[in-house]
Amino acid sequence: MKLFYAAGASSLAAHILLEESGLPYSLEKVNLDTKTWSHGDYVLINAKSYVPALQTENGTLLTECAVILEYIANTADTQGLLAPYASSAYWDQRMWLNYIATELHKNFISPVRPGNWLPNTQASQQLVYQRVLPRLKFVEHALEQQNYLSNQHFTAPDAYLFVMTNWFKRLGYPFGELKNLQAFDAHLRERPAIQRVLKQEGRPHSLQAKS
Ligand SMILES: N[C@@H](CCC(=O)N[C@@H](CS)C(=O)NCC(=O)O)C(=O)O
Repeated sequence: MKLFYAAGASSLAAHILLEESGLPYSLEKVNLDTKTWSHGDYVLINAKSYVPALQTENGTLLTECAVILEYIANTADTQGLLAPYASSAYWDQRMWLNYIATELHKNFISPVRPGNWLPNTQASQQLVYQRVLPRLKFVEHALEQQNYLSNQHFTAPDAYLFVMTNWFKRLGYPFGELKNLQAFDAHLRERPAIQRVLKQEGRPHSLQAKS
């Protein structure tokens, strides 16, 4: 499998899950400013022009972070990264993947910046904060009795949620009353796979982007 990624972007979730899964994979870095990768025009690979994209073993290109996470988890089905299809735990995890994709991920994106980028002005940061805070409060409540989103062990939605807490921190938002989310973020940073991935990706692309 080949993951097209940009440092610190939502592709980080797929990178983490690949690393946690023990599956063999390779990485292709995408320059989101120029929409290029080591072999030229990235739009020829992914017409949506964003990351993540995952090329599977048989050459199929998957896009949409939640779908890619489900694919990785299913391919590594012995690792317990997603509950068996149609079990109640599966539906619970599927709801989390969708919730993070639509209620959190998209609301972290600046409405006043071209492309799918995090906010970079004080006004847009404030707007994004107002949008994500109530949604994060819902997650905060869910983490009251447990360290992870589903059951008591790490599953695919946790990798995605970690990207959200990572962005929350990067944007300098105060965790304040979101104590469980703060603990979740700290706890996940202790995972060796996550440490390896953060080290490998390095400085987030959005901190390098200009507009
Ligand atoms: N709907 C997509 C959104 C992916 C997305 O927003 N990717 C961002 C990085 S977090 C991106 O590549 N933005 C660059 C751009 O659109 O120009 C998904 O769920 O995977």
